Amino acid sequence: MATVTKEQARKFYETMATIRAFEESVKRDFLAGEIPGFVHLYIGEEAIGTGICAALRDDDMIESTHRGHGHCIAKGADVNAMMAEIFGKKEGLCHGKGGSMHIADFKIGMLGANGVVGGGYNLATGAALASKMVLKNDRVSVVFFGDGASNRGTFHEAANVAAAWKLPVIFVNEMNCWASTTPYRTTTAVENISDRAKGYNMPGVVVNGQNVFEVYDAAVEAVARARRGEGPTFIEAKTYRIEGHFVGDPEKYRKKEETMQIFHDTDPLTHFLGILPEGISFEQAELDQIRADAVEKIKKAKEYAVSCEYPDPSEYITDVYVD
Ligand SMILES: Cc1ncc(C[n+]2csc(CCOP(=O)(O)OP(=O)(O)O)c2C)c(N)n1
Repeated sequence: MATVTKEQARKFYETMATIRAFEESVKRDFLAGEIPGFVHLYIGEEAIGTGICAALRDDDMIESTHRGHGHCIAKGADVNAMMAEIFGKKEGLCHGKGGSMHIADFKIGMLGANGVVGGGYNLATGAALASKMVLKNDRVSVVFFGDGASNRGTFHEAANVAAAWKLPVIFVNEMNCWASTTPYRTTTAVENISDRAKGYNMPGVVVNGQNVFEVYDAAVEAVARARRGEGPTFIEAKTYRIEGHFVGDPEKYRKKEETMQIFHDTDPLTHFLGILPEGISFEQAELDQIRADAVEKIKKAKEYAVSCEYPDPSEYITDVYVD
């Protein structure tokens, strides 16, 4: 077990609370018609991005998904610039041209969210290849992906190369039981998606994705293995998609009461006190204050985003192609 200090535990909670507040704010504003495009929320899955990114250094890299706000926050993105990006403003991380699904921030190793399901494996594996063969440093790269994405051929190509060449990449499967309207059992024969790791001779571990300490532990081990030059690890984090596939999804394919019961039973924020490692304790009031501070911080981020300008139309192609 990785040792966690009280300060680290507080930081875990703070990150999860920030992600939750961010997502709740985005949901409200999207439904009010203030945000352009399309948004997918990470509510209920916060412990995964938080636990994984906590085990990374600032110069390590992540490849995210269409459900990527939580990964970006956990990797250390500035929430004001993130919110401005989602509002399509020029002060945004990608000057308003990436939006929710193509947000990136290279200075913190956030290589990008990705609207292409299963589009991240080869980018993360390529980044790991560059670390090992070109830059010759010990930077690790992580790719997050869903259960639906795990069925794309791109996974198998990347996993094979990563394992054969012992590349420092970590495959993090967010097994939230749904791929859009499709329950994973109807498309996936294996009991655990991480069982597929055996086929590539890499370790495959299952963790409770609602427990940030368990996720962190698995990540610490995977990162150490990658830095030692021993190659990739597959971490499957069991979770549940609490929100609709996208904001505005009428969710006709499942029962809201069942989802709310699962959220009640597994919410990584409300169950935090019950999973603390031995020797660490918090008062509920301390946690409540962290949540309130996170809400305040995100309220300011939204105000900032609203106050920013849209990019000038003449800039529409700047940064879109490499010069
Ligand atoms: C290559 C490709 N195929 C299909 C889609 C449409 N699509 C967007 S999200 C999604 C479901 C993804 O499910 P999963 O990978 O389990 O991630 P989750 O949404 O559950 O986080 C689909 C099919 C897409 N964006 N890209």
